[in-house]
Amino acid sequence: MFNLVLFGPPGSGKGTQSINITQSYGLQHISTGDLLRSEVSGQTPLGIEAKKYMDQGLLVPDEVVIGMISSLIDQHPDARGFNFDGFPRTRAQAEALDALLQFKQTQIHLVLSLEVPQEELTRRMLGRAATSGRSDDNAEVIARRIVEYKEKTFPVAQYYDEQGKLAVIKGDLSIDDTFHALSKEIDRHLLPVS
Ligand code: B4P
Repeated sequence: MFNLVLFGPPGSGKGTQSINITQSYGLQHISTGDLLRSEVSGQTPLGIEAKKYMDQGLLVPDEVVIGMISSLIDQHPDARGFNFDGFPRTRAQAEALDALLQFKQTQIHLVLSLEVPQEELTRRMLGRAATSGRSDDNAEVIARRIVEYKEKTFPVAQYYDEQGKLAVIKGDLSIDDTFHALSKEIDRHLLPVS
């Protein structure tokens, strides 16, 4: 099994790159952002609760997200591995993920952190806002998301760095060049575990 976390600030391209990574490496894609948006559009109780946070550019509470991930991992007992996209976003989520994977006698093997300058993040998210129908469609919410990232999510990189699992990748290249850089790093790590 090979378990990968795609990490980075909002708008860094985690969802974009996950499409290629998931196809190329046969991993099961788990995007908490996609899951939450689907709960919101289905107007489920979880979605109604999550929307209050997402509309403000805030992270959804840990217990909500961890519960979702736990049941999704259980739904894919035969997966070759998981590509976690946008999760974990807090240290509590990272610790919960480690515990869930340990229970299944596996672990996170690699964390790829996409590094993109803040002006480029804002430019991309404002660009996406025009067509996405997402709640992060204005400068105020986008700025709030970046603050939330710096305060709560960025420390998760250190958590994985201390475990020797973190690789930082330049995310402001073209989509193809970024994928090439990510693949090189994945290939380097896949060989020893396959
Ligand atoms: P997410 O859905 O995870 O989305 P994201 O961080 O905004 O974007 P991503 O990095 O995937 O960027 P994308 O590929 O779209 O989160 C949404 C919300 O859900 C959060 O605010 C939070 O409220 C909630 N949430 C999710 N997970 C949570 C968790 N674990 N805990 C708590 N709350 C959680 O790319 C952005 C744009 O850039 C696109 O338009 C794309 O086309 C463009 N782009 C991508 N790569 C490019 C490149 N190389 N060059 C030029 N443009 C590029």
